Amino acid sequence: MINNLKDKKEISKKLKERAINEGFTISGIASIPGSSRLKLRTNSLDRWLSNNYHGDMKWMEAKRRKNASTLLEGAKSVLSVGFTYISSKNNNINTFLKVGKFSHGEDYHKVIYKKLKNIGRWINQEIPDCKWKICVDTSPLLEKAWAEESGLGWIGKNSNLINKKNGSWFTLGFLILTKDLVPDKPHESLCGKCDKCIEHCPTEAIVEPFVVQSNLCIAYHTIESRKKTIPKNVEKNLNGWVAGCDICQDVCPWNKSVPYNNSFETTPKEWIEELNIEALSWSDKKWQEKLQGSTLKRIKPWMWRRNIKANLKNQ
Ligand code: B12
Repeated sequence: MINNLKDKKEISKKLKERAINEGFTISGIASIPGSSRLKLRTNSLDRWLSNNYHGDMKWMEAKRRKNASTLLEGAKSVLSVGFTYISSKNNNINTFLKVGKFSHGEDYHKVIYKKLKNIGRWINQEIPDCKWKICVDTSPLLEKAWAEESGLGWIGKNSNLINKKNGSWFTLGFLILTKDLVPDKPHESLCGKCDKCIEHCPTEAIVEPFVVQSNLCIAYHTIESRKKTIPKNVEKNLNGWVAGCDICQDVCPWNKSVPYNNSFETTPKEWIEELNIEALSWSDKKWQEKLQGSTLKRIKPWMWRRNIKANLKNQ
């Protein structure tokens, strides 16, 4: 029994170290089904959906999002990882048309997937019968709640996951495992009395601390919404944002001085650094070429034109 616990501790530690060696900034473990905190977060999801804060993102209603064990038969643990996307080169970007920093480099879905796959293969050398499944963004998993549960940080008032040392400039990835591991402890919230993100959001999309109403959020209208136009109250506040929005993170004190990740994966693509209104004349084919290997593929060429034009209206 003691030996078992010792083994469990050792493999849990090695797994988290393996994740850092693979290029992740932070790693942690949670046990499925999670603590009472996870129940609270799942209830928040229900409230969010019943208020229609998901707008047209109907896929957010998938019941499986409330139960991580439906993602892999026999799932017992979750390895959560954070991949820092901010690089020192982000600061050189000085264009009128602004793109969310999470998407300046290589498509984070692919970057994280590849690294997690290497970790999964490594696990099978250690524990041959351990099954695993990778989740990055698109799986019905309440990612920030699981990252919080794994001790990666706390859910901030801007609703992003924040880590004390690394701020919130990281995307999340998960490896669901059939092996019982030693869970980490959730981090206390350190937002305190700070309301900067709420005060600076130009469209007042953070309707209460921790809660974002998507149809008021610039990121939603520029990335997710397939509507032909952007509503006036959002359009007049775009201020150059054409793909996502970083305002609620730019003003966050925890993001002031965080370590950069200057790997090739985070190097901003040249066309993003130089994006300007000439892009309005790009053909669909040219957009498809530019968007190769980028998470910004989600924004179709007609949406880029919609977003750029919407910015020009308020010039
Ligand atoms: C839908 C979605 C969006 C939507 C809705 C945003 C939202 N806040 O839900 C839109 C399109 C607007 C969006 C925008 C962005 N997104 Co997004 N998005 C998602 C997605 C697919 C689901 C998020 C979700 O579950 N929303 C549902 C609601 C209920 O969840 P929530 O807001 O997180 O609510 C939680 C809190 O309110 C909390 N809560 C409630 N009450 C209380 C009370 C207390 C005291 C506390 C502590 C917490 C708390 O519990 C809730 C449940 O977990 C995730 C990937 C995934 N599969 O999870 C990525 C994800 C959240 N997005 C991500 C990113 C990078 C962004 C952007 C920064 C991109 C950009 N630059 O434009 C913006 C940020 C905007 C913002 N402030 O949220 C990252 C966030 C990484 C991080 N460090 O947190 C994720 C995790 C993707 C990834 N794999 O990395 N996104």
